[in-house]
Order: sequence, then C-alpha cells, then structure tokens
Amino acid sequence: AELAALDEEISGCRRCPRLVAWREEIAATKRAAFRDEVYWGRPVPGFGAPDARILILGLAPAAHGGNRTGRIFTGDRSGDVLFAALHRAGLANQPTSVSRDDGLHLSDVRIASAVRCAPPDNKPTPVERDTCAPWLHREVTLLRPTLRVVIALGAFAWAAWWPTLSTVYGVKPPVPRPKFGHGAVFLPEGGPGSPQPGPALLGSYHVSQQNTFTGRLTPAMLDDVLSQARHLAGL
Ligand code: DU
Ligand code: SF4
Repeated sequence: AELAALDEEISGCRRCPRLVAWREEIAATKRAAFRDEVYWGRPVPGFGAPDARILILGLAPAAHGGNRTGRIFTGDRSGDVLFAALHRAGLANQPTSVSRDDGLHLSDVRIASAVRCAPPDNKPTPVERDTCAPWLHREVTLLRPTLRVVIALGAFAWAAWWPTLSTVYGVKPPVPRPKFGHGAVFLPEGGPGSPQPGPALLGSYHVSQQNTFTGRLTPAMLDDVLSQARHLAGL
C-alpha cells in the first residue's frame, strides 16, 4: 500500500522542467503507429512485487514505451527482451508486456528506472539525475526488508546505485567506485563478523536494441545474469 502511494506520488512529479516538457510533447505528437493511443506522458513509477528480492534498475522510460504505456519497459523493444528473459527465469508469468492491463505479474522482482521521465536522446542531465534520485531512495527504503540484489542495466544505473547505497543503507561506497561491466558484482562489506549491510550489485549490459540487435547482449547472457541474481538472492 505504501509502495502504491509512492507510485502515485511519483506519477505527479514535475520537478524537471526540461523533462516535463519533453514527456508531454512526445505524448502530444506521438509516433504514427500509436496515433490512436492516449500516451501516459508522465513519470513512470516502478512495477512488480512489493516484496521483491531483486530490483532491476534501468536508465529512464522510453519515449514511446513506458512514456506511452505508463509501465516501465512496457511496449518497447527493450521490454520485449527483458520480460522474455524474466519469463524464462520463472520470474514473470508471461513473456510479453504490452500495456498496463495485460495481466503481467512479476514474482520476487521489481523494476524501476534511475530517472522516471523519458529524456531527449535517452540522456538525462546530471542535475536531472540528482533531482530524481530521492524517488529511488524512497522506493528502495520500502523494498529494503526483502531486497537482496540490484541488477544495474548499464553504466548509468550502476552509477545511480552508489548514492542510494549510501542514503538508504548508510554504506559508504568504495573510492574509487567499482567499475561497471557486464557480469561485474559488488558485495558491500560489513565489519568483521557482521552481515552484508546492503544488497549485492550486479552489472548487465542494458537491454536496449543497440546492444541486443548487435549481439553485444545475447539472450543467453541475460539468462546468466538472472540466474546469478537468483542465486545471490537465495531464490
Ligand atoms: O494490485 P496489486 O497487487 O497492488 O498489484 C499492482 C501491480 O503490481 C499489478 O499490476 C501487478 C503487479 N504485481 C506484480 O507484478 N507482482 C506482485 O508480486 C504484486 C503485484
Ligand atoms: Fe520528477 Fe524524476 Fe520526472 Fe524529474 S525525472 S520530473 S524528478 S519524476
């Protein structure tokens, strides 16, 4: 219930003037193929299990994907790849994700983006990144009781995790920061004999077409990441 209230609050956010203008312009002009649809045109909240052990963190909603459907990774090529993989891993009840009322249900997984509004060229500014960060902090605070693993899709999400780790868990990230890479893992350390103070961070190439069409990220590679995440999450 608290998570649903947070989702509502996020959906009404207008803190970034450039992104508010952009998301609404896309929603008004549309892509020809979707001309009969009413675009969401607002911030896109997280989606999935409120008791998630795994959080999948993306960059930002796609202009004609999440910004159209109102659900993260829903209705775009990145989502096609991601949800198919989640279904193969037994974490989603269906392999496809087309609209907010398509019956998709995730188990043990929540998906969110580091920036909640679709940005021009998929590139938020540093100020926009920092302005949006508190929403992620609040979401992770609510997920904290069950959260064990964060999968960062791409270097932007990987970098967005450090302030969250420090704000929500009080864990100072190492200096220099561990480098993003596909398959990179960071396990925060407690003092001697104390338990791990925060979730494991797992890096994966982003599921964007740029990576999946070129074979930089294959379905098998994504299956391996999800299998490792399941293992780290104790699933
Ligand atoms: O109605 P609800 O149980 O609060 O779920 C809201 C929303 O989240 C619904 O679209 C299903 C999804 N969801 C999920 O994917 N996995 C869960 O474990 C619980 C809810
Ligand atoms: Fe608000 Fe984040 Fe959208 Fe900026 S990007 S308007 S902070 S939801």
